[in-house]
Amino acid sequence: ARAVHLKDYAPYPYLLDDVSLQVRLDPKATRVVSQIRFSPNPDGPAAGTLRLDGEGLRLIRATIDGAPADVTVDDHGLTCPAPATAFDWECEVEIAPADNTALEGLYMSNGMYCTQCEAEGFRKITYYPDRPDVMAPFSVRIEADPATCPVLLSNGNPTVAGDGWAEWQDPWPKPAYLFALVAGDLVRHADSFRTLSGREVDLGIWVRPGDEGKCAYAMDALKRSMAWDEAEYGREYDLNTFNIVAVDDFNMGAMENKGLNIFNSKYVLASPETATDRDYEMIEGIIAHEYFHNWTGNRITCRDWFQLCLKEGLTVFRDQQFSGDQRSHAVKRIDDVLTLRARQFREDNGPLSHPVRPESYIEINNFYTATVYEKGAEVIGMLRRLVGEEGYRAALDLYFDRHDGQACTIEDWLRVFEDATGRDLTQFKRWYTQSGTPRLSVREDYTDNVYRLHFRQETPPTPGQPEKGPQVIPVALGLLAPDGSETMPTRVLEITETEQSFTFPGQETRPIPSLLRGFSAPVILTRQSTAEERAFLLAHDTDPFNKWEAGRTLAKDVLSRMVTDDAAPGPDYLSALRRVTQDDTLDPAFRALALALPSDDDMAQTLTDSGVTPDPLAIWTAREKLSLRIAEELSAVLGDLYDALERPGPYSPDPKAANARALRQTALGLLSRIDGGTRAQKQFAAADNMTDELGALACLIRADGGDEATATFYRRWADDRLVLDKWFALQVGYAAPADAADVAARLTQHPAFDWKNPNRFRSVIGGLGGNHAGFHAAGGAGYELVADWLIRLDPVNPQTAARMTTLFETWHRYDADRRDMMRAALERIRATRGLSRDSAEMVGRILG
Ligand code: DPP
Ligand code: ZN
Repeated sequence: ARAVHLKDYAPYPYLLDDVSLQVRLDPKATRVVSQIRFSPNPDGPAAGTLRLDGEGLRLIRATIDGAPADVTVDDHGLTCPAPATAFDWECEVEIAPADNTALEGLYMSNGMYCTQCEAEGFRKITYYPDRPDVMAPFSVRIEADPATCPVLLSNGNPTVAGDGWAEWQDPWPKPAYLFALVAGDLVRHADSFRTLSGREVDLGIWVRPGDEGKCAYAMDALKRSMAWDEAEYGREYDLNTFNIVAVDDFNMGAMENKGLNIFNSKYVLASPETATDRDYEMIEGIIAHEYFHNWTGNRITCRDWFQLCLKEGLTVFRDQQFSGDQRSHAVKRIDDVLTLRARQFREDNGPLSHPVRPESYIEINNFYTATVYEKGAEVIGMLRRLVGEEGYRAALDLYFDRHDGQACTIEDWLRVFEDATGRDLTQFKRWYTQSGTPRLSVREDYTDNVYRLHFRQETPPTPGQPEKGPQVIPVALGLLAPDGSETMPTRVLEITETEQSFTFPGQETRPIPSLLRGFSAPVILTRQSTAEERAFLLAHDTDPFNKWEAGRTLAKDVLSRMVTDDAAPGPDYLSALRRVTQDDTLDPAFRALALALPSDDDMAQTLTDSGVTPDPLAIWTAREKLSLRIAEELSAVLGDLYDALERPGPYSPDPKAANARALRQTALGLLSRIDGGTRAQKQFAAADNMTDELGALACLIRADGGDEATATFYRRWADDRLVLDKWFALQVGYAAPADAADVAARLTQHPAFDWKNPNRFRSVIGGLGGNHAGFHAAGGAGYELVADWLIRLDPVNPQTAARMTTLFETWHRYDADRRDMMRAALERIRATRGLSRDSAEMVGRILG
């Protein structure tokens, strides 16, 4: 397969004035008729040849201005001579949605028809210039058997409908990746929203009969998102109708199709009995994310797929702002940084490292990555910090004004900031073009009341990029006095050079710096520091992120020394932890985060960074020991908290109640290591909500496998797909290292292991990959099992299989035995006959 390069971009030779689709649905023989008005693109290359993308289509007929077109069909589309003036194209194809297991294009899920077109799925529905810079208004007519498909949905506004057919019109020109169609037996949870300018919008969440009682929270989140985008960005919704459909079989989280978002049901359906606090939070964030795409993605879209971060980085940044406003900014920031480090730093430290705006790809589906999304969002956060809140707002206003209706680039994006604020962003652009996580080290000195910070930045080589230039790094800094008071509130230092110093005169005593407040740049900061100083910051820092970070760094130091020197945890850490746990002025969710230890994977990377080859079992053992030690040391405090945080009355997903449960659950996790599981048993038996039930089950599984509770839970929830996903994932995730591969193998034999469902597959196989010590257990059974299943899934669903090859992306960290076994597993995947382009690209890049 050939790579596509950013530098080869050329506009399409034609404009599409109008697109009309007629879709006659049938599981094995759906007919799609497309009528497209083409006219020459004055800004494109010479017209005269029509090239349309198309895959897996049976061409029935094609005409130009009513006369048969002279088409040549190949594996990727068709070519035919066409007028250099305006013309009408009409074509009919046949497809078989029931055979579409890849879940890309038009497919079926539990008897319902649905689509997923981003990035390049529309070419599996009809012949079309399937590229984001080709935008057109669509009208769609759907026909289907009214007995099985009474509900027929597409983008835009409904126009006319009858028995077995419906028509939709989307007035806003859009690229084909935003096309959507749904047909099935669905029920609607209805509501409405009045926009800023007073228009009424009909809102609908469409689900399978029986699920209608699980839509209220998603609807509420949608209305809050709509109001927030008006208030914060001045963005109003622009159609009469906004629909969301929940689908059980879905490769991703959700999709922002214009006026018809399609969601993985996991991110829509919630009831107190079936969804955890974490699920509610994810639903809120993803509903917001997809809704926000209406402006950042749909009204202004991407010129080509290299610009993916233009819509994704910005929309993630927006959904993070929204969630912070709805909940707690401090806790949200810590969560986001945890995710960034767990996924993006991991990616950036290995063979899959790539820039936020990549320069080439073989399969674009492989670039929906943590780097494009999460680092893309961080880059926008830095921009906002550099130009200030007002500059950011001015730049965004200009962006929407200038580019509405266009397909844009990162250059366009940066230019609005330059024009709105007068700032030169030439060097800043490196954040988009250079891959790798910058290392920022800092030294300091203090003489004659003058305090100095000396920074040095360096970005290690990454695939295809042996050398990097210095980047613009905003470092938010505060200074504290030894008595714990803040002597300098936060200010932002702008580092632009490889080495750069900053001077702070007039310091009566040597200050303690609080560096990189709020995690103001996605870098790895190193600074020599003592445990006393970290404990000091954990106690006194006014910046909540850095307060947490101080505890985090302490925990990592303690764990590292336990792994490498078998050292016992020191008193600084334990007493600092006790103070935070007891501090009722702190948000319970913050305290829960402070008590949570770094993950095994995080520790493996931390050790690797300090030149130690990580031993997964040793890391796991140290973490278990430290957890036990914390439980023993804080048992009284935790026991009191556990009792005090019990809230009488019915469950509510509101943030305050959820934050209290987060701390209560953390306390339970520690206490059940010393109380023989009595609290967890009791909580499991009494739980009236999934947060408490699942939290208790996790403790029971970790303690001794929890066979009885696991069986009870299964009997209770055997009919609920989303809850069963949790049941599968928990058993694998909490299995002891030596058992994890066996547990996963056994669960793949379970009658409910529907491996073609991506959520279920990810629960078990992804769950094993997420159990660090289990996946990497000596002998390599974990590697073998994952490779077996990826080989099996690849021909059925290449996109999901390829995504999960990233479980192997860290092979370079480990000892020679493990490296050899992981490489052998990858080679075995690579050698599979007929391996998809998706997986072939991933495995090739991982192997290097
Ligand atoms: N564009 C989707 C999202 O990130 C993923 N395909 O919302
Ligand atoms: Zn998105």
